[in-house]
Amino acid sequence: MTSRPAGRLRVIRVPSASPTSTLAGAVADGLGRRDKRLPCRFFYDEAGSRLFEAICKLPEYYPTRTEEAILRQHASDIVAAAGSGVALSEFGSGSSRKTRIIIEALLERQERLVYAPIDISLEFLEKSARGLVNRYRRLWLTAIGGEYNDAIPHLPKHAGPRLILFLGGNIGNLDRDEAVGFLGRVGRDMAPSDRLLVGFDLLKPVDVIVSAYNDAAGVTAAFNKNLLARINRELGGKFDLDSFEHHAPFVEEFSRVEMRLVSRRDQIVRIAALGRTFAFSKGEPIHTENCHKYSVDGFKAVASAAELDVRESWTDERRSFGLAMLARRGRDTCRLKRPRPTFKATGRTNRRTLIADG
Ligand code: AVJ
Repeated sequence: MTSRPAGRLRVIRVPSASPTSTLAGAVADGLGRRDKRLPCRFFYDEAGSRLFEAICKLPEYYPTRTEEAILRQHASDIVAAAGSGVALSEFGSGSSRKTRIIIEALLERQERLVYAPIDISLEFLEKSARGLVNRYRRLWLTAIGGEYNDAIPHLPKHAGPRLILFLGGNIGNLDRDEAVGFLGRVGRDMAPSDRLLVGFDLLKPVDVIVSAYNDAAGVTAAFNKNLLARINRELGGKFDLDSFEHHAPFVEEFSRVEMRLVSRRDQIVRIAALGRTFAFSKGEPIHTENCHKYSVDGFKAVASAAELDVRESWTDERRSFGLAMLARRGRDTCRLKRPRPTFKATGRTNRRTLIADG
């Protein structure tokens, strides 16, 4: 009774209509501006995905292991809250390492599971997906390579409830309006019984946040600079990586870490595939990523603006990271039934309210 893994794995790529969806388009647009910027989704080629995996293991980088601990502690509650006969999808699945906790909890409750991981890095996605089908014989996979927004209409339909994951604090890459827009679009694709589990990094003392993005080993710096290395590799760029410096300050005003690459000198860089040069003055930044940190109320407000209800939420003992189970706001549940404040801390004794209703 061997089931060929290939029989349980489908890989699709969803095309993007936007001209800035290609690296060349995004670089031409982003470096051509007065305030230079590059979209963070281009971090994740194969080298970048590997560097990100290394970031997740850094002592300073707390979000991954904190979220993983919360998932482990509450896996059975989390999957129970999603209903029975569930199909799983995930935006920004990466290695799907944390997802295994959810997959295993679901496979304890149901005979088979259909999982649709969505990731921008198709090569990395395929590799992780292959690993998963080999590991779990009752798992069927549709791996979707593409951008979040393009992938929404391709989320597999399902007769029963769907559990959609958006973990890792990936929502932090979106500013408030983008987060409301994205969650709203996912919500409008959801049936009333579908659930969206979102992980978000919580505000905490600035030094803790700043260390997580300025690690001593320099892995985050290498991850940031991989953008330039990638432009060199793929577009014949002539960036000298030593002429740029990794900066990742916490910007209070926006409650976010801003990742930047700052030019160490006046320089002109040619990018062959674009047939163009770009001038950088000493101290000039390229803005490469935003990583928003949420307050509990701030997250709740974003969910609410996206017309989603927080059904349950979980955090760790130090309230470092939050997980919220969202449902499409139902007309019937709106005023009549007020859900109990549902918050469980991963502590032994304390049950705290992360998101109190009211
Ligand atoms: C993948 C967006 C959650 O913001 O913490 C890590 C990316 N950037 N270190 C984050 C990241 C620099 C990460 N997310």
